[in-house]
Formats: sequence, C-alpha cells, structure tokens
Amino acid sequence: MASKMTEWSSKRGPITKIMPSDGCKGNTVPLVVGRWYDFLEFGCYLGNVGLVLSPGAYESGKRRRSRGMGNISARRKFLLVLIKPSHYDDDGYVIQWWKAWIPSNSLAALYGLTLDLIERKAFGDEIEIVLDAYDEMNVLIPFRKLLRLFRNNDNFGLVCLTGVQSNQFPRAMEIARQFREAGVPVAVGGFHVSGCLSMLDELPPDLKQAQEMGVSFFAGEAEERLEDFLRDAIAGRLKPIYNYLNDLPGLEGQVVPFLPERLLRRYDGVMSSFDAGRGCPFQCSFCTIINVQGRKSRYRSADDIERIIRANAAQGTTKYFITDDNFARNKNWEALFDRMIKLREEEGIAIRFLIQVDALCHKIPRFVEKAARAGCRQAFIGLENIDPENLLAAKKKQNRITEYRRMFQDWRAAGITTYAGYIIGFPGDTPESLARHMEIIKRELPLDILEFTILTPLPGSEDHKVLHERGVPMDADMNRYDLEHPTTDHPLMSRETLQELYRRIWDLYYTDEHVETLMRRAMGFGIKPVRVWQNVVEAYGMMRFEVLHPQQGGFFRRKARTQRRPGYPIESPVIFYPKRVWQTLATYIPWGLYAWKLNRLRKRIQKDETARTYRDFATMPVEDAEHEALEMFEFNDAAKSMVAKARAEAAARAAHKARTAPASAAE
Ligand code: B12
Ligand code: SF4
Repeated sequence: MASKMTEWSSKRGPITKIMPSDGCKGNTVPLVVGRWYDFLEFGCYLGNVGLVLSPGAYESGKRRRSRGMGNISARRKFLLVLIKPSHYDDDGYVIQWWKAWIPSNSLAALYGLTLDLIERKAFGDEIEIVLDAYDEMNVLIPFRKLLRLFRNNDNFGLVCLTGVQSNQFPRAMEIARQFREAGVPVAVGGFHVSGCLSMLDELPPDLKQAQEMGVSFFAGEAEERLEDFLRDAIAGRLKPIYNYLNDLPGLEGQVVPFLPERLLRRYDGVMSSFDAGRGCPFQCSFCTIINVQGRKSRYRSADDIERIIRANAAQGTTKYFITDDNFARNKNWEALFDRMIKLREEEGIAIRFLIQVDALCHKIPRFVEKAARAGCRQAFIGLENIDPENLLAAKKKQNRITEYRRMFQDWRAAGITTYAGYIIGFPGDTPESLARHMEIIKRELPLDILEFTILTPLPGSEDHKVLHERGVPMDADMNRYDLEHPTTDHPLMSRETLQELYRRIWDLYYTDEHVETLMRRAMGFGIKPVRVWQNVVEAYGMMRFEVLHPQQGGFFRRKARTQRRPGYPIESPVIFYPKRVWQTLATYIPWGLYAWKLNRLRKRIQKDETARTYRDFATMPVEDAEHEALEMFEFNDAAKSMVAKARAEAAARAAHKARTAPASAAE
C-alpha cells in the first residue's frame, strides 16, 4: 500500500502509523456540491473550500496515479468511511460549524482501531483498507463524491455511522438512506443502539425502520471486536445485529483513540480527546452510561495514556477533553495523573485538559491537587440540583448539599475553574422554585459556569425503561432527545412552560451583575478573569444568541440549504440566502457586542487592586460544612432532613475520632 509512515504506537508498543493515501481524504468536498448559487451561502462552504484549496487535499485519480499512488490495482480497495452524524435544529437544518468546539472521541476510537488493523495487515495482503472520517459537526458530508467513489469501487466498502446518540439517530438514518439507496452497506453504533438494546425487550420503531433499510447495528464496544466485524463486512456477510453488551473489553493496553491533525484542526484550538476509562459505580436513574458501559471501572494504563500524549504532542496537540463520565471513579486515576505530572514537569509537555467528575471527588485524598499538577484547567461537575428531594428522585445519592461549597472551593483553590451541569424539570420543580435555586446558587456556591439541561428519559436510562414499561407517553421524535426539549409530561408544568423556563433560566443565572461577581471571585483566587470571560461568552453566548446548548456549539454556524430534514421544505435560494445573511448578522453582531461589553468589565476588574483580595459569602472558607447557616440548607423539608442527617454523621465521626485518638497517640 502506498502510504506515508510516521511515528505512532499501539497496543503492541511502538509501531508505525499508516496514513491512508487515497484521495478520498476527510474534510474535503468537490467544488461542485449543489447548484452554483449554494456557494453564496454565508460561511457554509467556507471551511471545506479552504481545505479543497490546500495542497494535495483533493486530488484526482489521474494526479494520484501520476504520483505513483495508483500502483495498487493488484490489491482490492475496501472503502471504510466513518461518519459522526450531527442532528437537526428546530428548523430542520443540520447543526454544523466552521469549527466545532469538542472533538468526537467515538470517531477517534474507531479511527485509531482501524489504523491498527491496517498496520497489522489484519485482512491480508489482498485487501487495502482506505480509511476516511467525517465529523458532521464541522464538515458537510460530500455525498456525491462518496457515492461516486463507492460506485467506482463496485460498492466494496462500508459506511460506519459512529457514536450515534439518540438525538442524532434521525439524521444518521437520513445519511444511511442516501447510501443504502445506492446499495452501499451501512452500519451504525453508539449510545442509541447500545442503550436501546441494553434496556428494551424489543427494538423500538426507529431501529426497526433502520433494519428494514438494511442497516446493521453494533452494540457494545469496538475494542477487540472491530476486526471480526470488518471481516464480515469485507466478506459481504454483515449480520443485522452485533451485540457485545454482555462482554465488554478491558481497556488496559488497548489501541488508543487517535485523530490525525488534519481532522483535529477542524476543532477549537486543536484539542484532542480520549477516554482514560469507562464505567461508573453510581446509579443515577437518568444516566445511560451505567447501562451501556457498566458500573465497573475499566481503565487504560499509564503507559497507554503516555502513548496518546506523545502521539498527539508529535502533531502539536497537548490540549485534551478527557471524556470519562466520571474520572474520579477511574480506579487508576492516580497512576494516570502521576504520569501526566511526570510528562509535564520532567519533559515540559504542556498538557492541559478538562475532566468530568462527581460532587464527592474532593474527598479523595490528593485528587484535586494532583489534577492541577497534571494540567487540569477545568472540571465539569454533575451538580444536577440543590434540592435533595430532586437528587433522591434521580437516585443521585452521592450529591450532598453540605459538601457543595467545600467542593467548589477546593477546585478554585487549586486554580481550576468549575463548570457544573444543572438539570431542570424534576417532578417538584416550578418556575418559582427554580428562580429561588438560582438566587441561592449565585449567593452561596462559588462555582463558575453553570449549564442547564431538561431532565430527559434518554433511551438506555432507567427513567426511559420505567416510563416505557408503564406506557407513559414520550416523544417519538428522537431528534428532540437533546436535553433541550421536554419529551414527556411534567406533573406541575405544561411542556410550553418548561420549554420557556429552560430558555429563561440561563438569563437568571448569567445576569451582568453575577458575571462581574464571577470575575471578581476568580481574581480573588488568582485565576485570570479572562477564563471566566471566555467561558461566559461561549457557553451563555451560545444559548443566548444561537439558542443552542453549548455542548452542541462551535465557531460560526453553517447551514446547508439543501441538507434539510425530510418533511421540511427546501427553501428557494432567493429566500434562503438573504434570510441567512440577516440571521448571521442578527446573531453575531449582538454576540460580539456582548463579548466586547464583558471584556471592558474584565479590564476594569483586572485594574482594580481590591479585586485581588475579593471575598464574598460564597468564597468564605468553609470551617464546619454541616453547621453553616445557608439558605440552601433551609430550602425545604428534604434539605432540612438531609442536613440533620449530615450533622448526626459528623457528630458520630467526631465522637469516634475522640475515642480512638488517645489510643493511637499511645501507640
Ligand atoms: C464526550 C461526550 C460528548 C462531547 C463530545 C461529543 C462528540 N463530539 O462526539 C460533547 C460534550 C460535545 C457531548 C455533547 C452531547 N452529548 Co454527549 N457524551 C460524551 C460522552 C461523555 C463520551 C462519548 C465518548 O467518546 N465515548 C467513548 C466512545 C469510545 O464510546 P462510544 O461512543 O460508545 O463508541 C464506542 C462503541 O459504541 C463503538 N461504536 C460506536 N459507533 C460505532 C459504529 C460502528 C459501525 C461500530 C462497529 C462501532 C461503533 O465503538 C466505540 C469504541 O468502543 C458520552 C458518554 C459515554 N460514556 O460515552 C456522552 C453521551 C454520548 N452524550 C450524551 C448527550 C445526551 C449529549 C448531548 C445531547 C448533551 C447536551 N446537553 O447537549 C450533547 C449532544 C451533542 C450533539 N448533538 O452533537 C448522551 C447520549 C445518550 C443517548 N441515549 O443518546 C451520553 C451517553 C451521556 C449521557 N448523558 O447519557 N457529548
Ligand atoms: S455519576 Fe454520572 S456517570 Fe455516574 S451514574 Fe451518575 S450520571 Fe451516570
């Protein structure tokens, strides 16, 4: 195979990375995609065109042959196209960006696993795997080009719809339809398929439709499985379902996730991602992870992580989103942090990362301190709610309101900003109660960024299974399972009220006054307020100006006129393009002005000497967590009884300590 060799490493130690040499390279589209006037679309093709114009990014077969790359006709090419689908916005347009913020680790996992198979020549000398990958969040899928490549190759290949979440399933099926109609084999994997197969007794209607279309399902994890699966695809005997949910692989020594730089540069700041472990011991009822990836901690080794870091550093990437849902419960966390500390402190690799953790992680000795030394810049914490009744309803027993203040302060003291998730739409929530939650949080909790989602019965969760078994009506449109839309009835609010509340709650938290407080609190702890500025402008700005959740965000929205959801009309270019220009200006000018206003505020605070010693109620040191006088503790009967229990436990611990102290002193 004509291939470019570079340093890489796999399960079997240092190996050679094989960059697929075919012209069918990711992130490129032929210049003629739709009609000529579609090029007028504001920003839509901007990123693609840039890449098309970059040298060698899109080559004709003739030119490739002239460079000696066509001398492989003796071998049969198997086209393997990995596509991470996006999902539709409320207007039926695919959510896409010039640059997405967060790279797809699912794509990286499958990409890395396939590279390893290519390098090992797993399918013999006769088969050449031609690998191509697209994240639809930041690139338009070049359907015509791909269909042509498949046609010219007698449809010998496979489209893998990768890491498909429930909200992405309708879009994934529209992509599948276009390939299936041309006779191209298609398979789909990810949380929707795995979640449904793990929790439901029979296939839901959307999976049945997919099967009727001839799409194969892959449930479970691809490590140690991809080879057999692809062997079936190459032999043309893909089965309807591959279900490995009851046989999850260990992660130690597995091939590591990897995306080449040409794909990474389509993301914000060339960030990479990997999962250092899978599985979480807790049992939150809205969670899908425990039912798909299990509750046992499976983790990569420190050597694995070092390989990932070195491979990325070799292509200039040192910034990561570590996607473990709960890094604090990764049983190997300390060895992993220690290795990162070593790479940072002894070799000067400037590792920086974001992790997701639970609200009890600060109690793990050395965890926060080592996270900071290892390069953690931001911790995402599943705060979920401050009402213990709600937490209990979601079986989120590990979240203790008496610990919240100390936990946020510990992260802050380590110089790490916090990003917390807050769920609304629990049975007891009302517009009034949630408005009160916001006031309490702003005054009493020293957290930085707060993001909101609507409690959603995600397929794969216990909540979904219970509602399904009870026959409770749930929205049939999976596109709405993006945590931004009510998908089932609420006992106290209409769906419209809940939807409106979801929009409004962001404004309740991100008042100008509170953003100023956040910047002052950061200054008071020696954290540069520019970090708060950037997070607020991105997270709140995405919601306020694009009306999209920041987790679906990116830089500069692109809309493809012709890639609209079936059932929605394709707008005339005369209407579509002027409207797009107007929408773009109406979004980005106010957003820019908001960023400018906050930046002036930031500069003012930075010049203010008193800000360096700023303290307020939220940032006052916690002396005796259980006995603080917080409104959060008096919020309702559930809060009072939780605090009473925490006080009793603290008293018992103190008594035990007093009893054992003299004995240990005497030893
Ligand atoms: C990182 C992450 C994100 C990132 C990055 C997403 C991205 N660009 O890919 C961000 C923060 C952007 C994000 C956003 C959202 N996310 Co998210 N996210 C995750 C998280 C934590 C890790 C994903 C991951 O990388 N997993 C590891 C990979 C390797 O596992 P995997 O995807 O399952 O893939 C493996 C197998 O399934 C298999 N496989 C996958 N596809 C295929 C295909 C084929 C053909 C084959 C053979 C094999 C195969 O091979 C892989 C390797 O073993 C997961 C939870 C989790 N533990 O997975 C949630 C999760 C996927 N997200 C979820 C949700 C709901 C969201 C949001 C809607 C949240 C929001 N508030 O807006 C948005 C939607 C964004 C969008 N529409 O694009 C849910 C989905 C649940 C569901 N039933 O669909 C999850 C499960 C978390 C949860 N709350 O339960 N997310
Ligand atoms: S702590 Fe997070 S990952 Fe663990 S069960 Fe709860 S929601 Fe799921």
